[in-house]
Amino acid sequence: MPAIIPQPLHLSVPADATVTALAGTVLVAGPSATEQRIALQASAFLQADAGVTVPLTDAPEPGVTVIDVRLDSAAGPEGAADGYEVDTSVRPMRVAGSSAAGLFSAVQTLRQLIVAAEGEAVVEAAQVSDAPRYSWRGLTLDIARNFFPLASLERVIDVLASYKFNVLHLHLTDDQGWRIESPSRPELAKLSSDTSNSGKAGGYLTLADFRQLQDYAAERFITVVPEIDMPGHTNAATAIYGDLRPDGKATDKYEGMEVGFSQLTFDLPTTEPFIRDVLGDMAGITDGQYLHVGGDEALTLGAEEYAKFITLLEDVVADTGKQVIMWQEAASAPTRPGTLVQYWDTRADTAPFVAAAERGAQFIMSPGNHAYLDMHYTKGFPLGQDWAGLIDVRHAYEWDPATVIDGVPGSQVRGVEAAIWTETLSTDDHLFTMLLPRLTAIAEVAWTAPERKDWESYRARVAVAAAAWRRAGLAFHESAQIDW
Ligand code: TNX
Repeated sequence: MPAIIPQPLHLSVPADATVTALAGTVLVAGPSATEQRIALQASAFLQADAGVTVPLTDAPEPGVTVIDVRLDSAAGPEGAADGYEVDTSVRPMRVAGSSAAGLFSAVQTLRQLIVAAEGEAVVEAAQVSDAPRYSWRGLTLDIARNFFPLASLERVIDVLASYKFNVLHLHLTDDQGWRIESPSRPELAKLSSDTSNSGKAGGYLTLADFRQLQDYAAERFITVVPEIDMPGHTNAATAIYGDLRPDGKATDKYEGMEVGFSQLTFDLPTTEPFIRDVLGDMAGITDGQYLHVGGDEALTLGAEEYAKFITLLEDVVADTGKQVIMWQEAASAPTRPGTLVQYWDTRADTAPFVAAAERGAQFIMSPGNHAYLDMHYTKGFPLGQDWAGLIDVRHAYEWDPATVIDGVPGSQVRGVEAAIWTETLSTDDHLFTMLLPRLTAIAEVAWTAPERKDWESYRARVAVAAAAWRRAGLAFHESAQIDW
């Protein structure tokens, strides 16, 4: 069986199947701008992956093998959103999506059907009909503890796209630095981005960087969700603006790895204008529908002041026209029905989540003990932390988002995000060592129907996937659980 990650809903190989040399094939696409654009992307992917030029043409020479790229509302399992089909056993080969996102997914599957055979790139014969289990398949990436520039983020997006993720949630601000230019508060990026957790170089995304990143992501059907963390995790702001502090004095900059000590103060007259400024700035540059406003680990705040903040944050985000996302702690406040809650800390009492679900909240599942990819793989692993436990590949793979929180119905689970926090990670090699292979396990958790998931099958497929990482020069951890 071809090694496709995430495992498709339906995959079969005809009995008389043979492989086809990729060299000499051509792409033909439907007439719409979307079909033409995705076919050109396919051509670029095949060139980069296999070093083979597969041109897009209107008039294929007679006799050449055609790969037909097409929008087709009937593609994929009946009634499924963003479904797609790939059939490389027929002529022309069929690459079809019921939507643009579905068609892009079809292209990712096609890429994984191309393997090297005796030094030549060939297309394996397979029939695939597929659609995602969840519409939200993301990665939370912390660029506040250590900064990662645009080039690194684009490499992450490339990997996300190939495993059919569609959300990149950027944790842009924290105690250790402010990583996004905020036009109404220029001091934040200018004066509070030179620090980092490990004392490595800081940095921030300019507006132009952020726009370029969003465009790069959007071309790959990935939505960027920016997070400005409040009312805790705010030392990068209070280190610049003393007037956000009751004593009027700016805090010291922070380069350590403690959490939960910083806060905004609800009753100061400067607080709401600050929140409106920075969230207004973010809403202004964000193409996607969502703003994440943190809400986690505000450990120095009393419940009452915390709840006032949550209500204010919901109001301010609503005023910008965006939809609000918050970490799970927000569920202890009276959140509104439309609020998206991101679950992370499995040690917490579940009653507030059940209550929030009853009020209509939806959940994004990032349980720390399965989805926190900054956790060690094994005891004593040189990178990362272990407060949520050890997460070797199998542990990242074997869980079901629908049953993570007792009492929250599976129907209120919008999807899944892996998360990677960068206190101990300061280079691309660090980042990818922690992401790969585990990110592909989370991809399958988010995409694949539970009855199609199987550790032994995944374990064999992930070994095949490593060829692409080696080719792209991506670091990965050779976990002892996989026969590489
Ligand atoms: C918990 S996840 C945090 C982060 C840390 C992370 C380290 C969350 C909402 N809070 O601030 O970076 O653990 O694993």
